[in-house]
Amino acid sequence: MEHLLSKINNPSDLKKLSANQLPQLAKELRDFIIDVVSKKEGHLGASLGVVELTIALHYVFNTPDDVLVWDVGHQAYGHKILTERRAVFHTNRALNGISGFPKISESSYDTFGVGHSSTSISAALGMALASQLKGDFEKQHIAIIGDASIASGMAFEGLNHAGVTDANLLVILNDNAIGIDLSIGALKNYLTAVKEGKNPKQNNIIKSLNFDYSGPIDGHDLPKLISELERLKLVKGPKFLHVITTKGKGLQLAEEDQVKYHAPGKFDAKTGEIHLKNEVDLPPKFQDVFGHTLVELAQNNDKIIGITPAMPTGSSMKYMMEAFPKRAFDVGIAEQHAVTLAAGMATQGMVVFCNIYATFMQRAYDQLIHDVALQNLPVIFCLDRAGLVGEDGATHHGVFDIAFLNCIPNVIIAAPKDEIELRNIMFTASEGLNKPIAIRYPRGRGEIINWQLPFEKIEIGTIKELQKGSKIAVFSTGTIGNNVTKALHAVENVGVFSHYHFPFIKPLDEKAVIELISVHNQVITIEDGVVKGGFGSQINSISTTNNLNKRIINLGIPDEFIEQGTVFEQQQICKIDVDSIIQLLKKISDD
Ligand SMILES: Cc1ncc(C[n+]2csc(CCOP(=O)(O)OP(=O)(O)O)c2C)c(N)n1
Repeated sequence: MEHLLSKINNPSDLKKLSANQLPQLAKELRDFIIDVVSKKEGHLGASLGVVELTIALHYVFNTPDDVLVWDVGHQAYGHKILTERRAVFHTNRALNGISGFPKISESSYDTFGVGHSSTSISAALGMALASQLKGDFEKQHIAIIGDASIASGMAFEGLNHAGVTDANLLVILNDNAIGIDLSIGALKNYLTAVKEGKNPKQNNIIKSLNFDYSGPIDGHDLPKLISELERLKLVKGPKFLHVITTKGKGLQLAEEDQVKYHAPGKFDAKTGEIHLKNEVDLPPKFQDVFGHTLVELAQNNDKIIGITPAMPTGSSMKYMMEAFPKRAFDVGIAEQHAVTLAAGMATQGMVVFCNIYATFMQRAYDQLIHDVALQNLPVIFCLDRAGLVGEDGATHHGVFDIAFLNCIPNVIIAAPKDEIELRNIMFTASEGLNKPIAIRYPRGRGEIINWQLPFEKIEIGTIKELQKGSKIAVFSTGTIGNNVTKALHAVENVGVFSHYHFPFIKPLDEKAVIELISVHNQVITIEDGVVKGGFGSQINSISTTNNLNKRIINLGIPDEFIEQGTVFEQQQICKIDVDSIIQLLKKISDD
């Protein structure tokens, strides 16, 4: 049989196919995604689920003049492949390759940059209103959003606004009843009822928001999708199409274990079997140190609560959910709600561990300031995936948190260097600090195998001397300090260098910092966060305010967005990898 996908570079090639060739194309596209992702890794299940929808959208609409806005964007692999990126798809998520998410600078078909969820309706509505103002009534504006993402506050805000406009907006709900973990909430229950035909049409929540609602339809049925999209093209004003799909469609194991196959790592393209990594004798992932430690603490304190906004597996909050189902809450993709919910619980004396990836904490900034810090509520935030995160790239780095937390009164900022310190800071916080605390730790594994030691309290604001020298002091915070330790092992002149680890970025013991700066000739600060406004900048400010007049070099993330690659490559770009630190130490000790 003639291979179709290899002849399609863009949607105009796709439009040359007859409708009855499209199921074959869907199979080829699915096989292509499976083949590449099985070797190169990446998000799998979500893209497999929207293969037919992707083909139908590009077949019916006149992209890129008509705009498709994919929510989150991890499901847009098929879209990328059909829009001039098939040949480079093997570079997905790699350094200098294509991004794992739609990105305006990458292609005119990527109409809006995504990565964080629930933005598509607002963005597409903005485009639709702009078209109207420009007098363009032909252009179609389409947001494709999942059932987990549509339950987020921002998506509701977009729907609420769209419903009082006559904007030419089509919202497509890709309903597969799963986010990364199972979708939760009353809206999900409602959508399931609609799917099962249990909900009377006159009570339709979307219709009551003034949308022209249609569906639910089978999102794997190409003829149905195409005829419905053709019809909707002619309907004026805000429209909503409810599409039912299966995450992982076409790869049996991925359909059966949708959580694991969200991003399965390398696997056998034919059978779907995941290539098992040898994980025996490896140090734990930080997320698991968090998850298991929380359960241990909760066993001895029935006031302890866990909250996660839609990341029970990724954050390992699932252990708390299994052990104490009544005291652990997955609130869906709702970071703002998670933070204020935690604040509410804290007012009632609960000890709340609210686990949010550092990058997603950005969503809840006002809640953090207004609901938590201003009232000095002792919520314990655990910021997972802090620092550079690798292949997810610029949308997902947790590099802004130190800077955006530094300026908020009352908040303690902690950055443990290893698993044991993370445990002990969690323990210390659970004992009561009378203030909010944010504990940041990175993606991936630590370096200590025997980490489950008895808890020890750690003094807030303490500074740890790891090495004492006479001339140059390195101040590090968090796990990036391990790069410093390795670099210091590799340089000679051992007596020259001091190394101080700051488990706390805030509060800083100013007296101690002044003393340390004063007894050295030079200071290097290093953090895996942005230099501007970060840890180093606080050290600079102490130095200048006190006229210490010492040279300080600040290492960290420069004032630019760091694109996808491995964490190691990203550290090299920022010059915070072990070798770059060695080069710097050698250079300044020779000066
Ligand atoms: C603000 C924000 N919080 C959390 C995430 C992490 N996240 C990525 S995908 C996803 C689930 C999305 O599920 P859904 O909207 O149903 O889309 P589908 O995967 O089914 O396409 C989550 C929680 C995110 N990208 N953005």
